[in-house]
Order: sequence, then structure tokens, then C-alpha cells
Amino acid sequence: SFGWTKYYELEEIQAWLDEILATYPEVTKEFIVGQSYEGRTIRGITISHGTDKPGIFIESNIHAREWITSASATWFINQLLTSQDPDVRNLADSYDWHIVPVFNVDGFDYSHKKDRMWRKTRQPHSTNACIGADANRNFDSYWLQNGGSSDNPCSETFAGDVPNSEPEAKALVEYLTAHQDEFKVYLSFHSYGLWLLSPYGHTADPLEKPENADDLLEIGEAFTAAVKALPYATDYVHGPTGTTLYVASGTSVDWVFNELNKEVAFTLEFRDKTGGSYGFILPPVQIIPNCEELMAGMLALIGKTKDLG
Ligand code: 0X9
Ligand code: ZN
Repeated sequence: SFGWTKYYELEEIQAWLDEILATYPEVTKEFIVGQSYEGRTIRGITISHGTDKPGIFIESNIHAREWITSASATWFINQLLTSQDPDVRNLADSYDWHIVPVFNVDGFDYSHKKDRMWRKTRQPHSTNACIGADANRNFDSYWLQNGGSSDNPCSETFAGDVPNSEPEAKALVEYLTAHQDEFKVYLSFHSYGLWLLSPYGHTADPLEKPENADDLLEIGEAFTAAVKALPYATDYVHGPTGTTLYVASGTSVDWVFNELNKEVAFTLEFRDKTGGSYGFILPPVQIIPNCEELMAGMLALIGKTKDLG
């Protein structure tokens, strides 16, 4: 049976999702973001205990090899449905959750079956043998500008020939545009490095910052303190993407923040730690500790977001 002591293939995650939807028909509902290049369905689950609660959208595993992200997303879904912890129950009951555990379905499958270190999508290029684009550079916000993304199809950060060239990105843009009133917080799960990154990602100029930059810092502070307070004492680093990590334009988070005008949007970079010996190949024994950190951080992030109004 499904659990969090190993990583699962796409088919197994999909089967688990079916099981969850069948077990909790009152509070869960499937949604379909669209189809991948290879024709797989990009599926999501909504969890809501009531109607018209503030919405939180979680996109996970946009980068294929970042398996800890979908392992954590499925764990998080399970917690929202089964936890008896009053804080978690409150989190589950007070918000409408929209969660896509595996966004880059083609790449994820390929990373399991052919190349563990695959990152991009799987759409071939018309004039070059290299396959796929970095879906997290393919969105139409400062697309291919300011560095951190590439016009070379063989690069790991290839932005695509045009914005939304990847069917997956295009599908997400259309889905989020149509459903933009249903969420106010957007989170993108990645690994690795233990970062909590806020907009902007398209600039490293510290003077260029969002209007609510101070709020985002406060939220980041709350998240990192909550994670640090766990027995693992793990140090996340938070801050604006461009000045904290690196410039990366055309990301989903920046598109949601800039184009859909959402005030709270973060990239989470889970375990391994920066400079860690495992990197993307995080040992399964670390899945649960990572998930515990996610929950502690999430409670703080959402709590602080609510305080700020
Ligand atoms: O480069 C990325 O896409 C992310 N790091 S990863 O190692 N998982 O590939 C960071 C994305 C930064 N986010 C924003 N620009 N908002
Ligand atoms: Zn990533």
C-alpha cells in the first residue's frame, strides 16, 4: 500500500489519487489542468470542507527529477484529509486547497524510467535534436529576459521557442486564468537547497521589489522560524528569488504574481540542503522529515498571511 517511505512511479501516484478521491468523495474533487505533450492527463485535487474559503494553489514537480516534491504533496494531501492535529484540521477546514502533485507528468515518468536526472518537459524541438524545455522558464512574464534562462534547446534552462510553447505551461496558464478567483496563495514545490523564495525572480536589483515586499519577508521569517523550531533544526533561507538565489525569469510563480496579481506566491526548495551530498536524489528516509518541515512551515506561512490580511 501507498506510504512515504519510498518514491512512487506516476501510475502509482495516479492510482493513489483515485483511491483518495473515492475514499473522501464529500470533501475532494478531481480537476484536470490539461494534457501533456505525450498525452498524459495533468491532474489535481481540490480539498474543501465547505464553500468559498480562501484558496491555496499548490503546483508540484514541475521539474521532473525533484521527486521529493510530489512525495511531499501527496503526504500533505493525506494530512489535510486524515490528521487529527487541531492545527492541521484548522488548516484543512479554513481553506480551499487546489493541489497538483505531479505537474510535469511526461518528465516525471521519464525520470523514473529512463533518466533519473531529467528536468525538462519532453516535447521535441523542431530544428534541434535536444528534447524539452524548462517548464519553469516557459511562462509569459519577463520571458527569456535578464538571464537565468536560455534560448539554447540543449540547455537545462531552455525557455522554449516562445512563451507557453510547452503544452503543460499553456494548460496551466489557461486553467489558472479561468480559476483565478478561486485562490489567493500560489506555491510551487521544488528541490533542492532549503529555500523559501518570493518574487521577483526576474531581477537581482534589490531596489526593484513588489509593493508588499515587507509582508513577504515577514511571511518568510515565520516559515523559517517554524521549521527551525522542529527537532531537526533545519535552516531554510528566505528572501526574494533574484537577490537570494539567482535570477530566473519566466517562472510559474512570477507569472502568477505579476500577471494574475496574486499577492502571495512562493517557490519552496525542499531538502537536500545546499551543498548536501544527495542533491535531487534525496534518500527516502528523508521524505517524512521533509514533510514535517513542510507542514510546520506551511502552518506558519498561512497563519502569517492571514494575520497580514
Ligand atoms: O531554477 C528554478 O526553476 C528553481 N530552482 S531549481 O533548482 N528547483 O530548478 C528556482 C525558481 C525560482 N523562482 C522564481 N523565479 N520565482
Ligand atoms: Zn525545480
